[in-house]
Amino acid sequence: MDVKKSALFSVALLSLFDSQAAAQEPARPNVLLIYADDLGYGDVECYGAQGVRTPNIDTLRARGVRFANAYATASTSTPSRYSLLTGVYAWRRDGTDVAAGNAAMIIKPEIPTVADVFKSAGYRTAAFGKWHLGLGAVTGEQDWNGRISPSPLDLGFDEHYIMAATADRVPCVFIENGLVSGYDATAPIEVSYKANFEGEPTGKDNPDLLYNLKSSHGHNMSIVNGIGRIGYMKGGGSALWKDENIADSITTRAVDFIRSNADEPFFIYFAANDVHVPRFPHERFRGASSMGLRGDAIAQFDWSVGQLIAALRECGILENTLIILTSDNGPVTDDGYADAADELLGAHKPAGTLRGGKYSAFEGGARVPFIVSWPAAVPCGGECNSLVSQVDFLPTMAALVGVDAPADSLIDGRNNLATWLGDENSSREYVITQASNHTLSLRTKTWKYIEPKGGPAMVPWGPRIETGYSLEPQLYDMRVGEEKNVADSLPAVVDYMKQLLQAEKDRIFE
Ligand code: NG6
Ligand code: CA
Repeated sequence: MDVKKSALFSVALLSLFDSQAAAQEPARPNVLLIYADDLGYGDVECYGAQGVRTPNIDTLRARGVRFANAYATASTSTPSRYSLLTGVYAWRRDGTDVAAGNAAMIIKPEIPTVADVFKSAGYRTAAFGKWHLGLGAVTGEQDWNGRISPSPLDLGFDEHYIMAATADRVPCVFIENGLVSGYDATAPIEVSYKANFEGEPTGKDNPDLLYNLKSSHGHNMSIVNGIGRIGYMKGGGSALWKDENIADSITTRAVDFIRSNADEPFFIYFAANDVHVPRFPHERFRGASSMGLRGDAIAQFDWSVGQLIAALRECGILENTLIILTSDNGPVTDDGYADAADELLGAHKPAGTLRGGKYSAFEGGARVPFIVSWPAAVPCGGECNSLVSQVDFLPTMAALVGVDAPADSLIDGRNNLATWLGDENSSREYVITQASNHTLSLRTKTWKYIEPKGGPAMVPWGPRIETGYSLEPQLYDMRVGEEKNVADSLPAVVDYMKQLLQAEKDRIFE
């Protein structure tokens, strides 16, 4: 072989080697986590939704894997988000329940987060949308008119454009990199969760000012944009959000981020406000579903997903972006506003065939849609029945980008990359979920055990949801569902599940 030929041969060999390596181990992908709020197991078409179309989410599913047994770690927001970002079950940590809008930052800067992991691997990182994990060092003492610190900037996120808590909690302004976005110096912001500010109207005293949405329970403190909120605020002026523009604002920010970072690997935590209350989607989504505002908010969420996919495609990076779409907890219809979500459901079942919903220990509380799309490595149109928990997000992403997971994140989190990429033959052995009163449940492939703990059978403050709380141990055969408690006839299984859960609770960490 002459020199030229031999050089060509080596090039061919090299490129063959390269393409084989590429087939086994695709280039470091961008990661886009799309985290919906209160989106139930039955709320999107590829999970059986009726009455609302979700073509963009279905596109993701067609380009990826749909998981049937994936779980948030809790049936409310703050604890689920805490676990997702840190790898630690929130019930191990005090102060991780549904946070007020003026709560101090719950994840302390020294705790490693998934954003730190991506950053250490050289990724650009950003958080958009609902935060709900507190901001600042001391509850109630943030300076909303100056720099708010610590913030996600101290948790590994290079950038953020977030809502401090939920859309139904004050302050109703976006925080952009530690400052109120579009700050209006003519209207200084004050926030209190204790008392109203002199002369400010409230939903309770001035219901006539609730011109956009009336409350059905609670949500009767400060009024912003004709909608009653939880907590009191004053000021904000032109920085106050309009609920109908929230999806547009956060989607636009995320799309801009994709465009300006298309040349380097990035991680986006896209935490949608939809479909949390107050549901007040933009006019262009009104009537998109047959279910009124809640269904229209699902359509709006699907639109956001479509915009993100389109931006990735336009930048030529869709194929090498790992997209995970899931939800922070299960669904609720009436969660405090008179938006007719119950009345207009028709044949739609927000939790699908699951029992219970948001807040609940039953499956509807924490089993959520979970779609993973990455055509370079995941079978298109796949289906996976393995058990998946969001608590594994951090170690799983660490494995993906080739860095060691910090010890703290391995308290509960595990590297389950194979499963997350759709491998039916690997699975978590069990997952633990937390109801809103801290009742814990343990689910294995076959069984679900709900620990005995007192509490009302129905959520007591308004939403019509079964809690699943009982002083008796509950055991369900998950091949059938949660209709029949079989604990009495299978004491050995109950014992086994109880011990497994107890061992988890008793674990001691250095
Ligand atoms: C409840 C709110 C509910 C919702 C929930 C948190 C009332 C009456 N209800 O206290 O509307 O905000 O907290 O939801 O105030 S979560 O999805 O963020 O966990
Ligand atoms: Ca939620």
